[in-house]
Amino acid sequence: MKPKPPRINIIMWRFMGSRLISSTRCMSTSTKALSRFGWWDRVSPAAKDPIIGVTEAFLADTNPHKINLGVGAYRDDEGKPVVLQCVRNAEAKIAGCDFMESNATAVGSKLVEESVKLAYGKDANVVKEGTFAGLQALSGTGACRLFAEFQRRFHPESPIYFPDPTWSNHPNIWRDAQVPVRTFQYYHPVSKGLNFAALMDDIKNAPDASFFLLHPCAHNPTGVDPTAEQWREISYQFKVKSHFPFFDVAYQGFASGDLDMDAQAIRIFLEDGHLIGCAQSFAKNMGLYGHRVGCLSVLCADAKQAVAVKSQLQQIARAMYSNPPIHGLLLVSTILSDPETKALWVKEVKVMANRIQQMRSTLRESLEKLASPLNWEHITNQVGMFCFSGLTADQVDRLVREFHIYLTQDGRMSMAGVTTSNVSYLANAIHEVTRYN
Ligand code: PLA
Repeated sequence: MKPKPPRINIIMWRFMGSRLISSTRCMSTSTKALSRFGWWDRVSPAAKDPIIGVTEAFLADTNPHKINLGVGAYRDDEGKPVVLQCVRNAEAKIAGCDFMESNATAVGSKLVEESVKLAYGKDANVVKEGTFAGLQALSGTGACRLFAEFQRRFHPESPIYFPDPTWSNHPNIWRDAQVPVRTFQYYHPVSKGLNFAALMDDIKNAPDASFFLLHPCAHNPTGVDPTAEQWREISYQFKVKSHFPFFDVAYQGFASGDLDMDAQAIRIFLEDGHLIGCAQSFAKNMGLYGHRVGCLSVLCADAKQAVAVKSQLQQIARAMYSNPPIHGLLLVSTILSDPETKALWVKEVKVMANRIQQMRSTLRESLEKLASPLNWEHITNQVGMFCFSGLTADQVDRLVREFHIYLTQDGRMSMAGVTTSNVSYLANAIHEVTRYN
C-alpha cells in the first residue's frame, strides 16, 4: 500500500478586534498542498508614487520637446543635471580616504556637527553646549523616517500634523511608522498664498502637545512661506499649546539664495526656547540626490538627555539599515568643514537660486505677453524650487498629452526644469490649456 504523505499542524494567528487568537489547521505536506498555499496571492500592485511616476512617464516619452517639471532636482540652463564645483573639489580632497568602517563614526560626527551649525547657527548655544542628539541619515526621507519611529516609540498616542498640502511622501513616512496623521490648513487656493488665520486656528485647536511638521523655507509644493513676523506668532502659539515643532529642511538656500536667511524660522523657534527636531537634506542644495546624505537632530533639555536620545536614534537606525554609505558623508562633511570649499558652495547655492528666480520672472512675463486672461503674479510671489501653478488636473493632463510637459497632477511645477530655451514653449502651452477657462 502507498504510504500517505505526513500531515502537520499549522497554528494560525490573527487579530479579532484587538485580541490575538489562534486556530490550528491540519495540512498535508504534499507539494500540491504547499503550492496551493498562495503566499502572495493577495498582493495587488501598489499605487504609483505621484512624483516618481511622473519621472517614469517622462523617460518613456520620445518627443524631442518634452519637459520634466516633476521631481525637484536642480538642472542648469541647458536642462542638464549639475555636479557642483564644490563637490568636485571635495571629491579631489577625499581621494585616497579610508572608505572602510574604521573612520565611519568620526565622519558621521563631523557631518552632524557641521549640519547642526547650518540649521541652528554656528554660534547657537545648543551647538556649543552639545544639547542636541544628532545622527547622519539617509537623506531627508531617512531623517524623517528615523524621527517618525522615535516619535512613535516615546509618544505613541500623539499625532503629527502636516500642512495641507505637503510633500506627498510625508503621510506615507509617518503612517508606515504607525503614527496618527492629521493636517492643518496652510494654503489659500484663491489668493495662492498663505491662509494664516486658518493656520493659527488649527494650531490653537489641535490637542496640546501635538507634533507639527513645518517647512522652514521653500514650502513644497506651494512655494508659500510665512513671513518672519508670522513665524514669530506661530512660535508663540506653539509655546502656549506646548506643541513640538519638527522642521523638514529640504531646500535650505533655495528660497532666498542665502543659507542663514532660509533658516530664520528655525532660529526664531530656537530663540523662543523650543525643543526642536530637524530633518536636513543635502540632495538639492548640494545636488547630491543619489548619495542620500542627510542629518536628523533633536534638541534636548540637557547634554545627559541628548546622550540618551542619541542612543535611541542609533538603535532605531541600527535595526533599519545600520549605517548610511560613507562616500556622500565624506563629501558633505568636507564641503561644510573646509572654509574655502564651503565659501564656494555658498556661492553656488546662490547661483542655483538666482537661476530659478530668473525663470520665474521670464515665465510670468511670457504669459503676460501672450495676454493670458489669468493672473500669474503668484509665479514670482512664490519661492523656492516649486511653483504651485493653480492648473487643474485636466489642464495638467492636456499639458502631458498635447505638449509632452510632465508635472504632478496637483499642478506643481519644478521651476528647476525650466530653461531659457524651453520657457516660451512652456508659456505657450500653459496659455493654450488655460485661455478658455
Ligand atoms: N522633504 C521635502 C519637503 C521634500 O520635498 C523632499 C524631496 C524630501 C523631504 C526628501 O528629500 P531627500 O531626497 O533628501 O530624501 N522632494 C522631491 C524629491 C525633491 C522626491 O519626492 O523624492 C520632490 O520632488 O518633491
